[in-house]
Amino acid sequence: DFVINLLQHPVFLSNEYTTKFIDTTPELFDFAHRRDRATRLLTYIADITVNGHPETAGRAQPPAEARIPRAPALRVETPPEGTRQILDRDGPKALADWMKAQTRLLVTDTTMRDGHQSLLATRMRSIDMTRVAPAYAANLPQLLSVECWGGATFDVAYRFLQEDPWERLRAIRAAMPNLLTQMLLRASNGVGYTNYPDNVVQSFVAQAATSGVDIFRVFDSLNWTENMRVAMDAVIEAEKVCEAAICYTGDLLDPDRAKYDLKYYVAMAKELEAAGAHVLGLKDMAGLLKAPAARALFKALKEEVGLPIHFHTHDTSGGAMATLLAASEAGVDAVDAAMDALSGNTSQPTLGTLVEALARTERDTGLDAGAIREISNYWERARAHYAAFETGQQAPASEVYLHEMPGGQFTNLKAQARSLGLEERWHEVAKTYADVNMMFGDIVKVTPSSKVVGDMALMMVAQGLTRAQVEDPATDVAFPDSVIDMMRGNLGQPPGGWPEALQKKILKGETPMTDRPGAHMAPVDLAAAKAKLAEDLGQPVSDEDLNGYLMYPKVFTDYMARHQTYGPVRALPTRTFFYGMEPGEEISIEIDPGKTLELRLQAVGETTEEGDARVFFELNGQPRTIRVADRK
Ligand code: BTN
Ligand code: 3PY
Ligand code: ZN
Repeated sequence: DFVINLLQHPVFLSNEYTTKFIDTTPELFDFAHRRDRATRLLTYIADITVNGHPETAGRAQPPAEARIPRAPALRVETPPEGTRQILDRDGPKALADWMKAQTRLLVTDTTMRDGHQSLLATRMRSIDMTRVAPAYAANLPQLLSVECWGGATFDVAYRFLQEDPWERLRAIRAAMPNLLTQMLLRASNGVGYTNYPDNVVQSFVAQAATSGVDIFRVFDSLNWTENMRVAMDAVIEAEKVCEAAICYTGDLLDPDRAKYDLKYYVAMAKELEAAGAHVLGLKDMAGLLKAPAARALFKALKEEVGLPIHFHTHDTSGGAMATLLAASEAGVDAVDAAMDALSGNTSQPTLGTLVEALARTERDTGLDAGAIREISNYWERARAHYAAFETGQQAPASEVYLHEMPGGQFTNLKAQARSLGLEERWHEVAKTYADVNMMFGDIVKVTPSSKVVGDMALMMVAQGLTRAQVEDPATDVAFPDSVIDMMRGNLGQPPGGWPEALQKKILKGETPMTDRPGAHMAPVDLAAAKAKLAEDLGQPVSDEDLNGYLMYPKVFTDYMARHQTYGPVRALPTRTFFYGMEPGEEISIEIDPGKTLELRLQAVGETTEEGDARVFFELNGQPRTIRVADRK
């Protein structure tokens, strides 16, 4: 019963169930409005020191000796010109032509987006990225791009890291003036889990372009081109690079999975080309494309489409390097890889290894293997501070070809299974996930469709339901809301449509929609929404804030409330953010460029009868005492 109640609880269904925030005690914020930033930060540090951080409680800790990582030395004073200058000077079409004209294999570094999204639950903080960004610009100017934004990083920044994702984007952009920045955009689902009104998607894209995104990788979670056009057109309008991506699923060489055959991919590629894409993305989010299939697929795509092709995969199976090399031989123009220390398993294949493999061949990437090693060493030290978010995944596994879970979902679903007491039954969850996919008609599984399949699979395992029972019209099944929503047509249409009998059972006679969900949504009055938000918050709001709010209203306003209380916690060292300080410890906090607080924790006092702990600091040489509620 408990499990079933939890599964039907709206918080669980909205995927926010891991959130165990101070949201439950909003009165905590009321007292703090007018305090200065230093006091707010001391309040945060005092609170975390006394009470711990809710996200790291009970999790593995970083080694005591782990230090703040130092970025590698810059090999040149001014970053040499790179791909960014081609785009800025000559526009996206010229950049695409340039990509096609290169003999070398072009490389995108995904460490700052998919790398940590797939290995560390997306918890990498901006400070750890911006510190190393100048080394990318100076030492790896041959990179095609750096994927550093979008996907799950957007809401996780507000929700768990107490950071403004737009500020991260601007900081990275400024630190890498010669490299293209890249984001992952879920087309009409924006950076969320559901369809947004067209003008919200348009506004978001325009803002992202203004704040610093150069390449937009746009995909639809059901590969429905129709639902990609609004986002694609907005990117084209902004004169940024529109990389429209096909999601790869199934097994190209398996005649039993003929729905996703060569003809299917070529046809979709042509649709995207006709829709105005500058670059064709092939997004293998689960890492299912095997080397022989890659050879056939990229050969056909290169023959049939005129666009440069950019390949993204995950190394969940351990086979991704073979696939990259096959893709390279078949003439793919660009590929994604992650810095060694954040590569492998559910993340991207290993950047340094790729570079070494192609060195002194026709497709030599031109990247400096030594510079990669130095930057990877930085990431290795940075990663040590995120021990709490390691998933414990020990080895690659061919089981991915059974379940087909995206790299970004795999560890997440595993954690959900654990929280439902199903950890020991993980392989059953994996098998059920595969059954659900077939029951839904063999669909593309990627955010948000992958979440729907995961919800259904967990529900079936928890309740002991088989596929036959779910499909049997005589067996009563309480479907998760996300499943009902998808069958209504709210995520769009899969190739061949939804299985009719099951859809009928789920919708209980309701008529599903078969056209674009966005066509049914009224535009948001952006000016009015902005005015209302400013009034609710009691302060002016920027267009970035407005666009964050439109994606995630509650996540955004909760973030703003905590910001009132705790100030710019993004400036804290990662260990301090997650664990507070030890008595005697000293840290520096750069709250503005050039404005640094020197802070020492002197001692933590006894907790008073009223339940307050007093925490004694020295701030820039002056004693400061902060009282916080001891909630332990
Ligand atoms: C608490 O009240 O639970 C602890 C106070 C500190 C909470 C901080 S605010 C930023 C970060 N995100 C969270 O959800 N909790 C911490
Ligand atoms: C995302 O949408 O966040 C993804 O990484 C999909 O692969
Ligand atoms: Zn990915």
